[in-house]
Amino acid sequence: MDFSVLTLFPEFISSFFEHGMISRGIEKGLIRGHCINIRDFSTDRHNTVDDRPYGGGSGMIMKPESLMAAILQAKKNDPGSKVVLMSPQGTRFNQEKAFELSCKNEGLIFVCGRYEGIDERIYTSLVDEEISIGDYVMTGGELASMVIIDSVARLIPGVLGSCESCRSDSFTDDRLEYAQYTRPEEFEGLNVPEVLLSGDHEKISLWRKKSSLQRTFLKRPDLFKKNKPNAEEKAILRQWSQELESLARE
Ligand code: 4G3
Repeated sequence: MDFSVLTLFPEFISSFFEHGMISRGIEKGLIRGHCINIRDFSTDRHNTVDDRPYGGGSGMIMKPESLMAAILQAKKNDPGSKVVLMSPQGTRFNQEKAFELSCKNEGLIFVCGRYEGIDERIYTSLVDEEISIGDYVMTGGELASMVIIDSVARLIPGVLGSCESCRSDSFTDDRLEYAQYTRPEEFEGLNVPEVLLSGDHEKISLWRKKSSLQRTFLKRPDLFKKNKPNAEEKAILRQWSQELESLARE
């Protein structure tokens, strides 16, 4: 999958492509990362990329000409790619959207605005989708595009070690991930739950389902509204409720 980022700060993005699992995925040939400097497409001798807003007001607006030229270049490089504009006004990004972007696209072209925004006429014909990573404003779309690339790239088969680890991810099926432990067996007076040392895979699987439900109930009860507990989950919740009741009676 191809990820292209149109930005005024290409080094900010290229350093991201050069680290961790993303760089490993690039080495394996599973993903490609490209940075396009929007300033390279300005045509005046001062390399201007922004201008004052018509109608007055504070701040600067990204000029449409260089932005359009950069988008057209990126589309020419990757004809199958979808153009995504990062903006606080976009539809909200989540894990479901990450899955969708990772399996439905040959590539993604991210347009990162700076200043107070971009000229409205860019949205009309050149942008396929406007996405926001949350209800807050940043000085540019770069961090938002990296958030999306990171969460989409790790879902591409082979980018992470195994696919097992993303199937149990938090938010997949609207549940949080179960509690995890590694060595040592005792740490600061706290022990690893006995069942995880037992080697009984059926019991371990059940314990993990319970842990996942408990954490979801305590930290993100809203997730049950979207995806109601199924019969097996209800049985586990009832069992937990009985455990709590007998503890309260002691
Ligand atoms: C305004 C994205 C600001 C318009 C971008 C770009 C937050 C997000 C910007 C525009 C951003 C977000 C740049 N801030 N919540 N700032 O995803 O097109």
